[in-house]
Amino acid sequence: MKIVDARVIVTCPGRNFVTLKLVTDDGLTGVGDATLNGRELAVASYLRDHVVPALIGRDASRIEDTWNYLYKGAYWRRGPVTMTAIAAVDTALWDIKGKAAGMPVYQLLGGRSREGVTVYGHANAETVEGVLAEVARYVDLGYKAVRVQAGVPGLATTYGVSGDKMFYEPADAAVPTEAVWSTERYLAHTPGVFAQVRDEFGPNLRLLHDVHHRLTPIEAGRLGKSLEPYALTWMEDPTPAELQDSLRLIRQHTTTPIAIGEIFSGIWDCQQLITEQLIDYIRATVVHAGGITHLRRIFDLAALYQVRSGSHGATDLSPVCMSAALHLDVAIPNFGLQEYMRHTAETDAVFPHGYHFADGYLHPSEEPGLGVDIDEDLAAAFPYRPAALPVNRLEDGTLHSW
Ligand code: CS2
Ligand code: MG
Repeated sequence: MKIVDARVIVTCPGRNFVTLKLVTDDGLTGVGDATLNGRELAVASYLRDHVVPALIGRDASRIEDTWNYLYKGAYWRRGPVTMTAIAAVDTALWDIKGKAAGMPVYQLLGGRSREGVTVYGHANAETVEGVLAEVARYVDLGYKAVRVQAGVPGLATTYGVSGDKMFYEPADAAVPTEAVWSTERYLAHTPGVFAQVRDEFGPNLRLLHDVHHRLTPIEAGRLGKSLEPYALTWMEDPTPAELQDSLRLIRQHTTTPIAIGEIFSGIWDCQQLITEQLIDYIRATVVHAGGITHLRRIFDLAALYQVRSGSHGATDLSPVCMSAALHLDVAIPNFGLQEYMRHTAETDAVFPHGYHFADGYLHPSEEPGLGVDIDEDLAAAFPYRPAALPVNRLEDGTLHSW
């Protein structure tokens, strides 16, 4: 089964997506998400100029060999662009493998370990009153877990709070927009938000919060301790994790569970976090952490240390990535939660897929392969649009994590 064609499709149905489509000599096709928010064209070029020429003629059934061919063969290993490109090839090959076997990919990963994939949605608003209304809306939609993000008094904008309540797209301008951030205001305000949410919704609704890399370890320890009375399922990205030792400091001060990993591109970014049990959920994804093959390795390592999955699932991860994620989510023994930010109708039209939401769960497609495709004619109607993620500056102008 030889690869005879490989197309890199860039489209922008409301936001930019990069998709790799492989075609074999017996007519099977496979798709892989290659979207890296704000750096899409870097991955598109990596694939078109450096990967696709080496793929034509290769045996599509050799997933593991192709993964190592692209990882070791690049010489320059790791990093988000390289690992997103490898992820796209890997995901497309698993799609083809499932179609060739006549089975949904989760069957090739060991079959079901659960009936459905528990997901969480994003309740966000400027005011606490608005947040309470949004949490109620997600509960009414059937969600069993809800992420809560609130505006901070005195700050014009903050991560995770948007005017559009269902479709949050932070990459809002060709050149990064600049927001003002105040850690002091945030730390003073956030515990009160969760006190009111927990008071309104009781002890059983699973609540999460995304700190989005903006605190130092000791500030994160303070936040985690202040949130303990509200029993969060997780505090996400509490501090930048390039220095994995940082998480020891947070662990010394709080029992609030920690989730990290959406910006990780491989097992080496989280090996210490997992083996020292410095985190409780690993948020690495199919699209950014080397595809199904590598993400399965990360989850298997995590299972040895009682760390569960909690994969990223924002709108900048396409329905191709979500489809692939669900096949892993439903099969692995240490599944935790799956993020599920819904895509717009335009995006869903470009990426017809078989997964569906019901009663707080996402259910993967039962079709052979991943159960997703890209409508290339429709995709062509949405040309690429330059879009960059914002940056934060402190009130004194110092550049800060967004
Ligand atoms: C966020 C993302 O969903 C999340 O947990 O961290 O919205 C993130 O900001 C975007 O994916 C960045 O492109
Ligand atoms: Mg996040």
